[in-house]
Amino acid sequence: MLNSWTLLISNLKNTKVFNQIRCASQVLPQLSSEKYNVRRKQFGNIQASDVDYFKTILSEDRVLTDENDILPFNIDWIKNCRGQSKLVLKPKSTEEVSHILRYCNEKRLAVCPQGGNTGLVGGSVPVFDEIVLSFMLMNKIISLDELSGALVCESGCVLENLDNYVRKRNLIMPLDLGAKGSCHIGGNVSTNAGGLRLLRYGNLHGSVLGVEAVKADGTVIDCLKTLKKDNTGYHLKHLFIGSEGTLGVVTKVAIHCPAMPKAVSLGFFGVKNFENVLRLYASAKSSLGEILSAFEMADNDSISSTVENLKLPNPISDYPFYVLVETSGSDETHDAEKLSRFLDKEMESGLIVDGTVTSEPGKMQTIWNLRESIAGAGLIDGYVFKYDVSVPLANYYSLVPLLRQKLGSKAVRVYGYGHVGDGNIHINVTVPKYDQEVCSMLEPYIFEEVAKLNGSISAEHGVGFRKPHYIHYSKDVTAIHLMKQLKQLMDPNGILNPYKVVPEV
Ligand code: FAD
Ligand code: 2HG
Ligand code: ZN
Repeated sequence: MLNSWTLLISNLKNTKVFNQIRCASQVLPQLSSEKYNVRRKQFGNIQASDVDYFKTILSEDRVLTDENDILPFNIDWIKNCRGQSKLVLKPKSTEEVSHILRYCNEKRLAVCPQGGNTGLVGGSVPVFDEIVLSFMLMNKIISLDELSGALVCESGCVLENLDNYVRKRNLIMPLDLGAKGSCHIGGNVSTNAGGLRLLRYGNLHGSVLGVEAVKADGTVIDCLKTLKKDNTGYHLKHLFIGSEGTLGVVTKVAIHCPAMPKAVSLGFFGVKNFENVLRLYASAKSSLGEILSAFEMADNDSISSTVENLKLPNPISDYPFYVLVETSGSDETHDAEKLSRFLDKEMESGLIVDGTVTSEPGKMQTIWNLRESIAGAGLIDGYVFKYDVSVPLANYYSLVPLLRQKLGSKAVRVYGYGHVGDGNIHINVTVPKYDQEVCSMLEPYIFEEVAKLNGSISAEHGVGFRKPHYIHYSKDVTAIHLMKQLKQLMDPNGILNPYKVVPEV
């Protein structure tokens, strides 16, 4: 049964589609401060003397003040948020970052740390005139212990470059996401990014061995250990993992890279209803066991958005749901037998109605590309409201039909897809252009529904600029209070990524 279906789809490179989406709209988004009615906090205003000072720390070409050069740093990937920064700084070392932050802290100048700017909650771009601190030039690999798998690198390394580097040494990065060609490891750590391999390798609180970070006052915190076990006091690295640049900036990362699997296969299946998606997941877990490395699903509208908007071919016919199952193991024959038994069983049972399975790298890439492109395909419809939630699996898909019914013809498409294995669904609602009325129909309604299901209003993308005022739907008031105390302790002047993560009221 294995490899018996032919893939008729071309091997489109992921980055090509990614750039196609990035250039989808030339229209400037409205300023975030106006769109979301935000008042500027009492920070200092940047003076010519400040710019001159930064030019003494960095070379002149790493201090951007030209409006056109700065524009891309002010706009987020989904073109929802637009800041008004007048200054971008591109440090090349931790020492430079430390000098910059010490100065900013003294002058009360607000700072927005930025990695690859692929974040989906508006955390990576300024709201007003925060100085953008870009890590794009801090991209050196420092060391790799091939035996333990400990990789140490600067925070501006692009995830895909790291993966290519370690793969040459028979290792892989423990995370993978559609934005890999642009996102930085520092951005991944700062958002505690999940992605497509979390089911197998866990989240970054487990894989990150250590970090070097700089506090708002310029103090360098060295927690850059490469040890697997280190219970010496508080586990401070965790403060920087997932805090989205509000408690400190990450300058170096030590991360554990697992062994590169010797045998990888990927299946793409048509499934007739959501109940069967869950039954297939249960079966995949028990039949495939330790070789199951991804279990993703996409509903029909998710796939049709990529087919219609990005002209990506669907390798199988039209089905209500699609499931993507990846296996990664160390023994080709053993893994193939397991997968084959699983396929025979579930085709026989009818859980899999149709599908394609491949172990050829180019074809696997093509299938992954179809899945990874869903995130951007909706942008072609005009504007996308994105909700990244986790809910108990029994209710995983329940919000999608609810929203479809609520919005009716106001939406172009409402679709759900995501990481079933992690209980994390991405609900995308597309409209021809940003519409406040639709926004009010969606928010806080969707967060209320998630709270009723005991879910999380942000499963993997973070809180950023878009969700601080909704955080109480998922976090207890005592926990929010502790967050505020930590923020006060680490960044008393509030210069690091203001208007993000920590709610005001
Ligand atoms: P940015 O977008 O630049 O920044 C994100 C946040 O981190 C901001 O708050 C920023 O201030 C902060 N930050 C960045 N660098 C640093 C630093 N060095 N120190 C301190 N703070 C910093 N996310 C997932 O979790 N799973 C997915 O599967 C996934 N798929 C995606 C697919 C696509 C096509 C796109 C566009 C995005 C996807 N994302 C996903 C969201 C995004 O890619 C991740 O959040 C990613 O980790 C962000 O990395 P970045 O370098 O682009 O960070
Ligand atoms: C994915 O899993 C990403 O593709 C993006 O997390 C989700 O854009 C989204 O809604
Ligand atoms: Zn995701």
